[in-house]
Amino acid sequence: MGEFDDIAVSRPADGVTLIVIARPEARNALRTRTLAEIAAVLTAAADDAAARAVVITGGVKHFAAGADLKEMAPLDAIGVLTHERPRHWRAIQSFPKPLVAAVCGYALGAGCELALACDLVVAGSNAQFGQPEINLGMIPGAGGAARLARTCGKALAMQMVLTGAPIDARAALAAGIAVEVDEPESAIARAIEIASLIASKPPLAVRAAKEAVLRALEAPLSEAVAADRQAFALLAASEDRREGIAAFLEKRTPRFTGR
Ligand code: DAK
Repeated sequence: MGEFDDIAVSRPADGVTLIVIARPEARNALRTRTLAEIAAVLTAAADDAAARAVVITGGVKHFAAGADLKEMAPLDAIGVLTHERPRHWRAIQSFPKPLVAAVCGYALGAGCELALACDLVVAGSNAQFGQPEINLGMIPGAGGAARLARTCGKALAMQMVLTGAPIDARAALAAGIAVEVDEPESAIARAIEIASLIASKPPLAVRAAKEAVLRALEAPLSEAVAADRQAFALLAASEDRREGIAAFLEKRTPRFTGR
């Protein structure tokens, strides 16, 4: 699946793309190249009908220890403002298919923001989620404060961005950041299992379902509900809806085509 320096990409299950961040010597710090490679895989997967869900992980020891501080250090305000990183973040944040994170070890700074940008997070019991930018005279630069506030509310978001102290996997589960906690050795397999289940669902409905949940975080409730209704009606035109209902009534397994 192409040649990459900072990530490994594979297809561990039907319809599932697996991205493994592989810079252990830098605790998987997200240098620009790493982000660019992740964005490139997601951009390609968005247009690939065979890619139905993506899992991203850093392996069992570290998810990602933030932006690469060696790379960030020399940047001045104009350098930050004109940097290519926000473009790669946009590709990640606007990926239209389900993105599942398996987070083991440190997910700090941009690493935590990457996990928060995913649709589902399976945490290894050794996971640590944190926004330590405050210790460096910064604030989260890729939406971490906003996403934390919306995901787990003001109190915990304030604690995390003001103190920089990380929370563990159990706290992340309680806060709604993680959907479940597993042993580190099984977290990635579990994320693949969830992605695989999603990949077996009708793709148009999956896409609409993801949009519906994300819309709820952005739009006023009445607008979000109205837009859901439109999407619901639109799906009535899909072959997969007909197939799904027919298969249920005929007591057989549906064969979804993505149409
Ligand atoms: N960057 C570069 N190198 C890192 C790194 C990082 N974030 N984190 C670790 N490393 C490197 C260390 O420098 C060390 O390299 P060598 O000295 O061996 O060459 C190696 O990884 C091992 O690190 P440690 O010896 O520290 O390993 P430990 O296991 O003891 O500790 C740790 C692991 C993750 C707790 C610790 O390394 C750590 O605290 N790392 C820094 C965490 C951090 O502060 N991260 C936040 C970075 S700020 C932007 C959007 C977003 C951002 C920026 C811009 N735009 C849209 C423009 C985001 C900013 C951030 O994420």
